[in-house]
Amino acid sequence: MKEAMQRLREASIRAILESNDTEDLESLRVKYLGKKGELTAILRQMGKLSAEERPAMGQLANQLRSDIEESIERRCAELSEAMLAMKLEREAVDVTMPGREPQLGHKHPMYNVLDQIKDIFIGMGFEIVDGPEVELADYNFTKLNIDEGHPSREWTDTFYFTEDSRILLRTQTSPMQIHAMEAKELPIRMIAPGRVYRKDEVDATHSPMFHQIEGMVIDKGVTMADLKATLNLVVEKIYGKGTVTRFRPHHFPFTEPSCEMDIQCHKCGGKGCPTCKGEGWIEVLGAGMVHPKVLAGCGIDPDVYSGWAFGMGLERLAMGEYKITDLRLIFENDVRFLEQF
Ligand code: 2NL
Repeated sequence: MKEAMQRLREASIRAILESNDTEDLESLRVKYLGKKGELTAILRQMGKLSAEERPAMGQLANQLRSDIEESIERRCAELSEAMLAMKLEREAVDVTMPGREPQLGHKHPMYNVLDQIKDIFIGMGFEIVDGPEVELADYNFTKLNIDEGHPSREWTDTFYFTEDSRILLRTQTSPMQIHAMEAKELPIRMIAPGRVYRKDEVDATHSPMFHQIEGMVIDKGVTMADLKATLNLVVEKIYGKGTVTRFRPHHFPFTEPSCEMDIQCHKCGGKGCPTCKGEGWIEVLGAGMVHPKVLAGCGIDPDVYSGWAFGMGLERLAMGEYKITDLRLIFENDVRFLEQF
């Protein structure tokens, strides 16, 4: 019996030391110490021993049980430690490795120009107003004194949503000023930048979607002198101090009188060159005094209040500023183009 226990001791200790995971260890525990295990089988033989032999054998058996248990515990601790070390090794993150550089985009050239203009007007106390691109014909045309027969109302020129020509994609940002005059308290100093839509075929100078910025001031005693002084200041901020301007008479249905503003070509100083197409002047925007009918239509008494307004296309400004020769480049979003700004 003593020999059997010695064999069990050697075999079990070896098996425990050779085991490679905690599940193996658990089956070894069952194999050696379980109810149907090898030690139990040996202990069953105790009955055959004499009363004198029994206590010593019992003590040996208990010692063997606790030794096997202890080896299992120790191996189990070793294995979990090794597994933890392996896991740590495998999942380690080397924080000193160079990271993957994120691909950053950047501001579109159109928005450089827009933000520059916004800053100029914010500096003069103007409010920036945003609004819907889907509009009522009332706000896009009628309230702007654009009569029923006007060519810009044609289905060939404007995107309509409804057969009755009542709902459309705005063709200019002016509806925003109408909304402002109807809703805001006076005085008003605002600019409305945004997308506008016209049924134009795409080419180097046309796109069915483009950007405009319009501005308006309504107060008591506002005159054409305020219009000229303010726009001269804006143009000096965009094109540099001392930029020469001229105001030519023009016609818009929503302003009276109306004008267009040119700047003297900054390239040739007015002599005529490719930049100004030999003209010496570059057209920048349209403007005028808000038509009394437009004011009255928005519930503003034209005998008490007056105002000036302007509108300009942003693409043309960006193309001039960045020497872009084809409008399509602005909307294609080819990174090789955009990266240049
Ligand atoms: C241009 C000319 C202009 C306005 C827009 C305006 C708006 C209201 C009342 C009066 Cl609600 N005027 N806007 C005035 C004059 C010219 O735009 O060439 N735009 C690209």
